Amino acid sequence: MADLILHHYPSSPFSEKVRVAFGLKQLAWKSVVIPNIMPKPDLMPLTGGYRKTPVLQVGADIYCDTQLIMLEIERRYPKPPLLPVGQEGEARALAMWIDRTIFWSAVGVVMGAIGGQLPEAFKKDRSDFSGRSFDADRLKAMQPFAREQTHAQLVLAEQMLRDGRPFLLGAVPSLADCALWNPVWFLQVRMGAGDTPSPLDRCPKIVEWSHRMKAIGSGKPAEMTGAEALDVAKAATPESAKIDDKDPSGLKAGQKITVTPDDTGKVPVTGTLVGLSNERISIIRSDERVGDIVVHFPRAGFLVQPA
Ligand SMILES: N[C@@H](CCC(=O)N[C@@H](CS)C(=O)NCC(=O)O)C(=O)O
Repeated sequence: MADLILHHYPSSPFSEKVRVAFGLKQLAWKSVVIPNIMPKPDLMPLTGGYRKTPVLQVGADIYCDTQLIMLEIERRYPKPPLLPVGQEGEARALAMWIDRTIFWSAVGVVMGAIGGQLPEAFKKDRSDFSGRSFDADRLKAMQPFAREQTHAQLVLAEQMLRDGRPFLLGAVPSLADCALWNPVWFLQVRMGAGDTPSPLDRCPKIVEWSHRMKAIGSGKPAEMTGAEALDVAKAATPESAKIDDKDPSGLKAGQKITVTPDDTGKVPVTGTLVGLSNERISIIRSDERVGDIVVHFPRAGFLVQPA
């Protein structure tokens, strides 16, 4: 089977969500470390403009957004499952809530604490990325509010663990745990054991759970360079994708479209529609460095428009 190649950087919390899934499934994978700000010259030929972290590559197929990356890992390596039988919807809904709500509150907490120490290039990049000026003084002033908001959300997960279950959906870890690990890990590694209060201070069950999550590890990574990953893509042929003709969007195979995230890093990717389901939308594009490449996105959270 073709290698799983993760384009990521060590301090990226959304990447940690995927790395812990590799740990759960004890998978071997290739690790390509990308810059944490633009430009990302070895990533753009693969994604066609999508700039967020992480990105999963398998040959000439590129999977954007952890929502889809996790489903793709599950499809290729179903055991042990990230989506427990009968609880697939619960696991995905919890992950969506955590990714879209808790994560951003936790960013407010961390950036309020360390924003002033970050390089100007990072602040400028994140202003472009989010469409809002990165103002370290404002973030610092708002930090107590962000902390309360994060706690008010985390407490719901804390409540789930109060009956003594080891993981959010029961006896074994699932996608929901990988998703919660993202902001919890971020708070733990970036806030450290310093003097600044953390929203986790009042969540003892989550802290206990975090020790179990940490023990899962990250599977078996092996380093790969960006150039090697581009060579892999060039030598491979994209897998065939399927179009659901009854999709209510009315989108048709062969149509030229753009796909754009609806929240941050809103860079449109242009290509020809080759795959469509409830879950994903796939476009083929050609790049002079890598040849034909198929880029896959989740449906939720992405805007699709005629090119
Ligand atoms: N919805 C995306 C969010 C990914 C995201 O926001 N990642 C952060 C890093 S953890 C990012 O892309 N930051 C800007 C960058 O790395 O250039 C996903 O689930 O993958």
